[in-house]
Amino acid sequence: MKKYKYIMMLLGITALIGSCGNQGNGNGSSNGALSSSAAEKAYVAPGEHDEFYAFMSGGYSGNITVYGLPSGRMFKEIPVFSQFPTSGYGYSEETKPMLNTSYGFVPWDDSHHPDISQSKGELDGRWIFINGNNTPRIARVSLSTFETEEIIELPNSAGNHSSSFITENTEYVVAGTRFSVPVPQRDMPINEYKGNFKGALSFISVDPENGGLDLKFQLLMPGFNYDLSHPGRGKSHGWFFFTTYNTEEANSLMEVNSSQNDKDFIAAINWKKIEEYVNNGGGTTVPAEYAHNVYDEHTHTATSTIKKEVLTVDPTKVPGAVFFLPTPKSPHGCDVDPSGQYIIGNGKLSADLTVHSFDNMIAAIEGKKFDGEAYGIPILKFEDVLAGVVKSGGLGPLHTEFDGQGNAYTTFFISSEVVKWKLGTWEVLDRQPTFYSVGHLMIPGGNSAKPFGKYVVAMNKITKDRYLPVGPEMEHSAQIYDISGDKMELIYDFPTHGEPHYAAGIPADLLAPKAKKIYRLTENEHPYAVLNPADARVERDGNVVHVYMSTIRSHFTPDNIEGIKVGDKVYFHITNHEQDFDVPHGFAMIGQNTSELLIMPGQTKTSLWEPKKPGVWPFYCTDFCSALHQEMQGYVRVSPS
Ligand code: CUK
Ligand code: CUA
Repeated sequence: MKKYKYIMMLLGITALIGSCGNQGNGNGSSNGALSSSAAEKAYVAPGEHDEFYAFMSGGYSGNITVYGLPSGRMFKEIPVFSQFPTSGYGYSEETKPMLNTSYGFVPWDDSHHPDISQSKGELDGRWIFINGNNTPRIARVSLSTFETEEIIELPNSAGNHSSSFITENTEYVVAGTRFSVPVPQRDMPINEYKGNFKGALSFISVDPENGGLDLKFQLLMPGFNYDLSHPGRGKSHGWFFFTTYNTEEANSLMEVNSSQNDKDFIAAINWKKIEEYVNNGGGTTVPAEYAHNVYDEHTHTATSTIKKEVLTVDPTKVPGAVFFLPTPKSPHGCDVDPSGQYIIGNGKLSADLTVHSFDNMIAAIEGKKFDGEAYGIPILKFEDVLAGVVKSGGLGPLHTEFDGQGNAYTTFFISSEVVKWKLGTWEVLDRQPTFYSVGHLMIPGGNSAKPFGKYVVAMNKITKDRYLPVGPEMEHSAQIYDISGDKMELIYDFPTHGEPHYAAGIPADLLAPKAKKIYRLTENEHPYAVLNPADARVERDGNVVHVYMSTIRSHFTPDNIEGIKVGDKVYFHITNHEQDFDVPHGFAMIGQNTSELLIMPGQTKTSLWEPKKPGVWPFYCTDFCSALHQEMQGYVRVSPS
């Protein structure tokens, strides 16, 4: 019961901070108002480009938003797990299969953690991965086209939260499971959870050539909650670390139940060992349904396949592959420093940060210094693996990033601040308030072997008074701090979209030159493409009508279509013949219950229209594309069936 009171106290403190604003800050103002010299650091003049890209997860918007740093300007929203009427993603016939799952069409998710592909532990800027939390999925987005190219569903997972973090050469994108569930899923009493539910950790291999995803194996762990994870790097490459909570295996997580244990675990997983075991024929293939959806840049079309089985691994069958590191107070974030030596577990009900040492962990494993086991998995002694404790003076630590200069930065949700501290000495060097109640933070490359420690972005959960009020619901707020000096300096804040949890940043130099500008019409392999306007036509097959349409400033061909009947299924396949950067055309049909299409130069996109009423119905281009944009229109004549 004491524990329960403690939690209520923490919640009380949250409320206090939320309602009263923040304690003072280094800028001599109670609300973080800036001096003009600080503001200049975030200023990017018109026509100038930002130094960094920041890819922010969209949380319950299901997508990724792209911002510039330090300006905080938003460049794009990349649709991933959610239908997006702006471009027709998830509405066009070509992209609908991207949102297929074993549950059918699921046009939404909750995306938390983007991670950029790496080579030798450094950002290589080829792809960005992100998790779908709710209907467990992992997506791969191209950082050349900025389009979602692949989505793989994860069977046996539930609440795909500790994802999508990648190993140092992008060998795997790894996904956890917040909920343990019956594996395989079956009808059983919920209160028989303990000992019967499992946590499936997924290792999805990434094809080094084209990024292709393959669910290589799932490790079936004890029925805890697997919250966050990070790969080892450098000396700890080959390992993966997951925070856990609810090691009590309570089926109801009222705090009294799930926080009885003073310490939960960080699970240390030697994935190289398990990979070897699997490559030698180890593991058990079990039935499991999951979708694998792939978008092809040349056909501009996605296909969805339902897979039927998955390889599972029982950790007790691979000796020396999995260990538990006791970690206090329901740890949330699980972060590994750039050298791979320190593993930081932030007990979210604590003030102190626990730092484990990889070397100590290996020594304890080699010395077989175990402190019992859980379901056959050895538990190491806390004192044996501990490297140090950061006496932060804050409350509610969540996540840590690194600047590559030997410093770490940790967010504190309850005390609403970012604390800078030194790796190795564990001393606190600086602290700055956030507005308000920060979740994750991001330094470009800050979870790689080579961070670019110039800025840190704090992503806050509560916005309150930061912007003009827009009713009860405010967008979340992010804050940029310059961290190039000894002290962090707040230089800008800006609203974000959805609920960014984590973000991934990368220097513009690494990405901008590779960004694709145009799809070549000559490379268009869409089966319904019209490569020559002379081939534009209407074809009927029973009650299915295919309109092969081409478009270029400022007309559609054909633009007068007759012979359509109520009850027909009319597919408009529209090929954009422009070959200039950034000249899309749109297509919208009256009464269409999907969305408009946005067709980029060289692309073909398809919209299905099912006419309901006889008449002569207009369509038009939705994107202001030329002085004669308002002339881009046409009619479809619909006769009774
Ligand atoms: S979680 Cu959101 S603040 Cu999903 Cu990474 Cu910690
Ligand atoms: Cu094409 Cu407006």
